[in-house]
Amino acid sequence: MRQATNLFRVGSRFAIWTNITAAMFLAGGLTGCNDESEGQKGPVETYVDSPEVVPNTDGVVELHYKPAEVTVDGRRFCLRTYNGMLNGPTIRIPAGTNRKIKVDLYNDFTHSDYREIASMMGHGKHSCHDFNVTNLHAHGAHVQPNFATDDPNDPCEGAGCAEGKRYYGDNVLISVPSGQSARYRWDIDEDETHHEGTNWYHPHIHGSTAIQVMDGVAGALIMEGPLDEVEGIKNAKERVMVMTQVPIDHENMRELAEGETCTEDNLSSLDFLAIETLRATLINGKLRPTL
Ligand SMILES: [Cu+2]
Repeated sequence: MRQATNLFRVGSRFAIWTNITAAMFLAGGLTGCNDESEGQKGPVETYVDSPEVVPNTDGVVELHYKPAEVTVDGRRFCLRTYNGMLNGPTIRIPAGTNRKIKVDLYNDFTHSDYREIASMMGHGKHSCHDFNVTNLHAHGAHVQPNFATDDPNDPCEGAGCAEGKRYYGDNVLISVPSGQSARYRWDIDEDETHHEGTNWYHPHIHGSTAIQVMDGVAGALIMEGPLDEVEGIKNAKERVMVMTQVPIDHENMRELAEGETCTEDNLSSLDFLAIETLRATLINGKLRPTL
């Protein structure tokens, strides 16, 4: 699946644009400017940096794919998220060599979701894909697309391991259904020291990527390296901006009612094709934020 990531230099960093249209519609290509948003000018919210993941005591990044209430423009929505936030947290990889990045992905949903959706472009009303099944892709990382290198010195133990006590690599063909988990290890320096860069991570599950990324299930994956030490970059103020397009104004995007709590059974996005129109662009989950 081809996906588009537009990078914008901001200070010493770049911003990431998760173009979900390109992520979902191979034939559709990029839509470019969004006319519906014309006229919506002026600041609304205050800029915030996305929080960074702090690895657990085993040095493992934990990502929980789960429903969570988020507030955008003062309105409450129930979205699919990573770790309960819009967008997902930033994974930062310090400079180094022979780096092995471990990520445990937990699918905290409890059941499948083959929901009736509002439109399928004439293809019926039910999705044949489970919107709650997920997986993980390290976009931009030069890593193995199958399993991590078989490493007898580091056998994968416990739930979520691949066959033969191996960790998963960057295998977009695996499925992590509701209630299950997967242990990933990205050996990013396996060929040579990985170049620095601003990348992103997101689900890459056939048929369900779009609705998940549409909800903001994506985050920045920052790899540091010698470039960060270049004079002029080193001391620059860094802003990591993840731009997501969550269709908060779409008629099939239901806000939470007063007093209503968010569960996997009352998610806000009723129609994944809402990605085609009325896509507000959020920066780190905020609508037209000011710095
Ligand atoms: Cu990607």
